[in-house]
Amino acid sequence: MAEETYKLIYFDLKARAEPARAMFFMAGQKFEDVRILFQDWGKLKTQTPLGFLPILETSKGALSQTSAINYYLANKLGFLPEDEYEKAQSNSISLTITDLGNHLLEHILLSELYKLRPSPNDIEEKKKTVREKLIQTQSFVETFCKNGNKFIFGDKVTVSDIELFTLWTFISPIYPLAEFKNAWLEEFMDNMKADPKFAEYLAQQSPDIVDRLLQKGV
Ligand SMILES: N[C@@H](CCC(=O)N[C@@H](CS)C(=O)NCC(=O)O)C(=O)O
Repeated sequence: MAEETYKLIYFDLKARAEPARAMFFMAGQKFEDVRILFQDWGKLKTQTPLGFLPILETSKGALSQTSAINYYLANKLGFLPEDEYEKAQSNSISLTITDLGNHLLEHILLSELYKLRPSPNDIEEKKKTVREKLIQTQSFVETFCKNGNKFIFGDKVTVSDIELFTLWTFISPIYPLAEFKNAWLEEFMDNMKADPKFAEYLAQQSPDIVDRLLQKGV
């Protein structure tokens, strides 16, 4: 049977597509990394099933929704926990991380970090809500990680670890804004950076639009 082929379509952003890219790299699986330019998006948007990206095109068909894409790849490439109940927990973590990302984008990232919107009048209130959400999500994920384990479901990196690491890296510039720090999370992030394959993946990452925007201090 012919080997399945993969084309990941997104923007020149780590954001929602980076866990998929990390899994491809770590599994040594070839894929096409298509990065749509914002100026071309207007005409392409109408050709997508839901009007947003990422989309994963496979030889079986196209998949939309980040969590579904990540689950499919995790299953194919060996980044799911073994146990059925843990697989469901992994999905629960994935959706929670997506919710957090959306919440942060809407309430703080767009106005306070990327300056793409004016800062709202109730920004202090928003920062408080964001901080509570960060603490809630982190505590929720931490409950899955049993004492002494390096990663969420044991000593092997799974898709949940990659999703958590990726989101936290993406939002880390807001730590001073949200005054958030957590010992478990810091240790988890260090464990991820110390994993040889994940470290190899981090070393070959190149800056995206957000990295360039933040370096310029825009
Ligand atoms: N629920 C979707 C949301 C995807 C989404 O909002 N994608 C953004 C980029 S991060 C997008 O395509 N924005 C362009 C647009 O909405 O026109 C998912 O989780 O994949």
